Amino acid sequence: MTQTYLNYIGGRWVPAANGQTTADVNPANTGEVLAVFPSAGWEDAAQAIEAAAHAFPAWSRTPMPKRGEILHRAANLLEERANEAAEALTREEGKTFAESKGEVLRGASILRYYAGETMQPTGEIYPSASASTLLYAERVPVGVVALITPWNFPVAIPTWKLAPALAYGNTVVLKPAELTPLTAWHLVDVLEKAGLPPGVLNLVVGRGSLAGNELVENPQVKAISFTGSNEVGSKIAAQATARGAKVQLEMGGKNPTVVLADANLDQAVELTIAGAMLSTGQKCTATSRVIVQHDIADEFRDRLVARAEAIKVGDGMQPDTYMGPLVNAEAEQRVLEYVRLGQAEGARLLTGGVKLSGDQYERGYFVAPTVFDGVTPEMRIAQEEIFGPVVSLIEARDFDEAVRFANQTRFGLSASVVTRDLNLALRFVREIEAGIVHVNSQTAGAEPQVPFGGFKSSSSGSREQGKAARDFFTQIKTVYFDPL
Ligand code: UN1
Repeated sequence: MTQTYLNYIGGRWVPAANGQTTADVNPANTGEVLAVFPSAGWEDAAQAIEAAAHAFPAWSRTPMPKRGEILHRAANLLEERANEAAEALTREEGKTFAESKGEVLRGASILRYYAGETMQPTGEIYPSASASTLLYAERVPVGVVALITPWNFPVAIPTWKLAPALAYGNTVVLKPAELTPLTAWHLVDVLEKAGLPPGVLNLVVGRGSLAGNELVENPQVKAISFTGSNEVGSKIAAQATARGAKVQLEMGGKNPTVVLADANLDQAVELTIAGAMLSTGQKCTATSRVIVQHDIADEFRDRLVARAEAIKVGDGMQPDTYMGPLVNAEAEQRVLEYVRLGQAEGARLLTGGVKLSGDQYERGYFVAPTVFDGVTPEMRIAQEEIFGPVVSLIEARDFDEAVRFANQTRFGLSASVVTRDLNLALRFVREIEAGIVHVNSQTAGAEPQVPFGGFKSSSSGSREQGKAARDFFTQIKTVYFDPL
């Protein structure tokens, strides 16, 4: 029997008001329905907002370290069920079990990081022009916050939004992607079991156009943090700013790895493959362009193609799988469409570009690791986010041209350079337009204690994770305190 899960509103597990449900399907085997979830409408979102507003006064007055203890317990509980949660993640999203397990453990360390932040100072005392005045600026919570999160990191991204939101005293409505509700359920379940009071965190599983829209429009929601596409992000920003809500957006990427002539080629190939193909290329930080210095381009290309062809594609639960399926039929369509487009634009398809066939691929969204070369920076495959296992090789004469090509996009999330030349590495760090820069490592990856976010159209400019998250999830109250 397929298990039915519910929304979590005001501390109670409840079905959608309209009674509608949605099936949680395995993208490696579409015959497998993992679970049934509510398909919430605006009424459910409105109730969740009401519950969060009701819980806010008491939660915001709960001592910060007490809030931290709950996050800490939740981290332990999540770690205890890491295998179970990772299996749910793999079966509903498709990434390999090893990646899923890593992500669940990352979720636990994010919770612990923000548990620790609850012991940190919450403001600053300033000298005053007046002898009697105690003058200070204090960080206070914003109120009810809405978190709208994607399916590609269904543990890490909700966690890195909700952990700081809760630590700093906000109450939360989480609307995870409809494709990955079971992972979100695990997260909410551990927080409930860790002792979070009713209404402090609410879970609404539903479509963006209904439940999501209510979260953006409802005047009780004071801040919205969103990770997803640029298309949805800009709509949210327009609606939210029009009514004076705070908004934080993390969106697309077209992340380059620049391989310079002196690079260790095996290392360069390995980190390109990891950056481009892990999670089936479905990361906003994935490597989608490789800009290779002319002198080594042929050698690099041959090794990259050989390595791409050796990738084991399959069900993420199989221990030897390196790359799982795409998340759904729409993603598969989009990737294959970009392959056609690349060929029509005159790029050379070196390997992949096809849907895989054969028994084990029959019921899933499997596309072969794909490499193009002869790509020029203005081609659409070099400009638009494909969000799949497709990497484009672009040749550059020298360092300056490579950086110019790397910057020639509207995105600016992450970038990496492979070289042993310290001067060029340093120049790359200075000249690249990206919020995250890697020297001799892949473009993806994010540690919880440092700011995460992009330049240009990749983000709204604010930063997530680390101490930077405090800027979004608090507001400043400046106090002139004069004893009489
Ligand atoms: C990572 O690279 O580990 O949606 C995190 C995304 C990013 C998160 C990337 N916001 O892919």
